[in-house]
Amino acid sequence: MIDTGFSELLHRLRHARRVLVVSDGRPDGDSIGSSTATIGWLKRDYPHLQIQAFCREAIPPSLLSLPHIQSFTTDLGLFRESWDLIIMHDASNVEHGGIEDALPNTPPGYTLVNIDHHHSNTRYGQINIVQTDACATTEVLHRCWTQNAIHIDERMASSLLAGLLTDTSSFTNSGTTASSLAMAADLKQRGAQYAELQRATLSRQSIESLQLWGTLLARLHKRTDLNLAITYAFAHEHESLDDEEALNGLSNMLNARCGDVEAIILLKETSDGYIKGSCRSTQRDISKFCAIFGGGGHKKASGFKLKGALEALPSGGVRVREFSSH
Ligand SMILES: [Mn+2]
Repeated sequence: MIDTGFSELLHRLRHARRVLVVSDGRPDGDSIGSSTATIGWLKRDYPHLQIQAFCREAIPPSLLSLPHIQSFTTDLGLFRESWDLIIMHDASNVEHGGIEDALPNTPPGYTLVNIDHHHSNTRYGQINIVQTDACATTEVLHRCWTQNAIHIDERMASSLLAGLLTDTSSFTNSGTTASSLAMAADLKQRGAQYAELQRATLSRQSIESLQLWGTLLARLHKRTDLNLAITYAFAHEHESLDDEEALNGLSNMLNARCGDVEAIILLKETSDGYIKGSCRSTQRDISKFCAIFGGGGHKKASGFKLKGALEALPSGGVRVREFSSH
């Protein structure tokens, strides 16, 4: 099926001069990979365009080898400039993009484009290219480009593969579909750097990250009543690490390997007074559980955020103080 949103985007691109590419505010292989793939496409096929890229957070070191990564800035001043198109990637709403305060400053006349695959996407764009059956935003782009006979070159293929590897946890989680494996084969054939990306984006961990994993693994315990396993990190333990992705990697590893339970939860305290829950399951719809706490996401990978602090219990468990929904 041809995505009518993508046809509309092609139409608008013909008349555009200035394009701002925006990645989800929490940069990962999919949000950044989809953005860099788009940048590569626009630079090649629309050489007249002025292109800038924005991400609210600094790009993690593991993604710095992606093509066009040097186009990114964290400068919110970009939103005071005039744009013809602002193209969001992998953000289920404007807040996830971290631009809710900046976007109202942008001079009117721009078209907001929303390219995503989250079930919780609010269709906030004037153009929405949202395909919730895609395992990654890069799969949405791959479909749009192949259906419209847009050539995917070697560099675009590597960016697309980065998104696929991240969101399927290297083809180990339940997001791994026949179409994602077929897409991976197609990208490899087009020259995507599979082994290099795998090493750079997922496998390599610093000693400090692995030590934190060890601490959290020792805390892992089972909640029989909820049929899940839970572990936690205090703010001082993970915020001193220069590796935002370390705990995500642990969540994904536990989800792939933890037997006996249907789901896993990693609670992460932040020094500004919140607890972030990262939930994964290979077997049940964990987004319903997260919705109880005002959160959401994918059926098999969801999260929530509460105001509060963590308290370790003598029993080996953990509880949340100042428990109220955010
Ligand atoms: Mn994604």
